[in-house]
Amino acid sequence: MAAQLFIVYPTCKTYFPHFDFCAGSAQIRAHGKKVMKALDDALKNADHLHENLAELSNLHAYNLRVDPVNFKLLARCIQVVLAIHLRGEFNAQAYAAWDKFLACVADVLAEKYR
Ligand code: HNI
Repeated sequence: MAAQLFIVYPTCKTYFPHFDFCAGSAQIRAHGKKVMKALDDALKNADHLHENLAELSNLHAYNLRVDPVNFKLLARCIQVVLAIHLRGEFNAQAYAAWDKFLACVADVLAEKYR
């Protein structure tokens, strides 16, 4: 899904000048794993998203300075990849649930910018 982000929205590559962007890049796969693990941890404790994502929120706002619009772009790519892999299982309810969850994550990751 990280690879999808860089293909569909190549400007996102600017945040990763040190990454190898060749097809099947081990670096991108490893990074995608990190992001999905963070989402999995956040989901397991969804009532405490702010506490859970506080460190990542600081990192993205103060250190990495990622424009928050990119969180929405990544969310879109995650949904596409889920739909490709889960096919019929990724039904309207699953889509709505993921959409809501990823919007909440994006809000929390962007809250330090205010
Ligand atoms: Ni993000 C690092 C989680 C969206 C740019 N990011 C991380 C790490 C996690 C993570 C976890 C690893 C932190 C560590 O090693 O301590 N990122 C997330 C999550 C989302 C997200 C959960 C949204 C769902 N990140 C984005 C977006 C961008 C982004 C949209 C830019 C387009 N992230 C980065 C960059 C790094 C990063 C840059 C540092 C990468 C590195 O290894 O140098």
